Amino acid sequence: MPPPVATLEAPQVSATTQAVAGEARRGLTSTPKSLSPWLFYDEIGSRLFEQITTLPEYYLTRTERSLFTAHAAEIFSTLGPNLTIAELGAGTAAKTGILLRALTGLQPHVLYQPIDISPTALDEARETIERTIPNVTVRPQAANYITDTVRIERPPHTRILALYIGSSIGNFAPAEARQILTRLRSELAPGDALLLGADLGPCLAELTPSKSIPTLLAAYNDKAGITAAFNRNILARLNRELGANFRPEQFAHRALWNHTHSRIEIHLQSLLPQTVHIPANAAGPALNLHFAQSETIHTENSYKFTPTAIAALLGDANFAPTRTFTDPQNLFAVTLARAI
Ligand code: AVJ
Repeated sequence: MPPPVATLEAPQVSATTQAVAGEARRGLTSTPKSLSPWLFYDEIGSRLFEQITTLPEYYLTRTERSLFTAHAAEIFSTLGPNLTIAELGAGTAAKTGILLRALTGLQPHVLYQPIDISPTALDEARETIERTIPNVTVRPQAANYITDTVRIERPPHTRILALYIGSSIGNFAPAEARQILTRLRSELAPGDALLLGADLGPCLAELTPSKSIPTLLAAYNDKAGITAAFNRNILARLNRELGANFRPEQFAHRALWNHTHSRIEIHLQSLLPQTVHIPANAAGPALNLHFAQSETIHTENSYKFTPTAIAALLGDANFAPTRTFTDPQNLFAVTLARAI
C-alpha cells in the first residue's frame, strides 16, 4: 500500500516556477545583474514575441520567410525524399509551414517534431499545422533543449532534417552555441541535415552590401515599444510567478550594439535608486535587491554572424555546410548543412 498523501506539505510548485525562482536568484544576486532570455517566454511574452516578428523594423522574420519561400524547392531537391522534420525552439512554428507545405508536395506524409520550452506555443503549432496542412502529423515535445536531452524520432527509412531557425542560435555565446549544435548532431546520423537560420552582422567586410548599425538597432528598439514591453515582461513575470514587487515602468528598455562580441545586448536600466523584494521560495530565502540609479539587468544577447563564422560553427559540430541562402541586402542567412 502506498503511504497516505501528506496534507501539510509546502504548496505545490511547478517545475517551471522552480526554474524561474532559481534563475531569478542566480541572476539578480550576480554582479552585474542578469536574467536569462528563456524567462521572456511565458504566455504573455510569447505573444509579445509573435508581435515583434511582425514589426516593420524587425527584418529578421520576414527576411527568413522570404528565403524559405524562394528556396524551399532547392533545399528539398538537394536533400532528396523521405524526410522527417524536427525543430528546436519551434515556438508557434509560424514560418515552418512554408517548408512543411513544400515537402508535402514531394512525399505523401511528413512527421513534424517541434520542440519548445512553451507548451502553449506548441499547442498552437500543432493546431495550426494539422488544420492547414494535410498529410503532416505533428508530434510536439515540451522540453528545454539547453538543459534536457531531446529525443528525435526516426520513422523507418527516413532521414532527419533538423531546423534551428529564426536566429535562435543568436541567444548563445559561441561556446554554448557549439555545444547546442554538437548535442543536436549527436541525435543525428551521417546523411541527416540541419537548416540553420542566423542573423548577419552589420558593416561586414566580407559582405557587400551589409546592413547598417542603425538598421540593426531599430530592430531591437521599435517605435511602437513592443520590444520594450517584451523586455519589461520579464519583471512582470517575476511579480506574477514569484510574488516579487518590481515596478516594470521604473526600468527603461535599452538595446546596444557590442562590436567586440558581435552582439546586440538588451538591458533593463533602473531609472532611480530602488529596492525590490522577492519573497522566500523553494529556491531560497527572501531577497531584498537594491538597484542603483542607471544600474542595469542584462536580459539578452543576440549574436550576429559572418558567413565564415556560421561555417566554422557548423564545422566544429561536425556539419558540412552545403548551401547558404541570403537575401539581396545580406540581412539574414539560411544555411543548409549535412551531418558528417
Ligand atoms: C528569438 C533570439 C531570435 O534575438 O532577435 C527579439 C529575440 N529579442 N527582440 C532575437 C528578440 C528582442 C530574438 N530571437
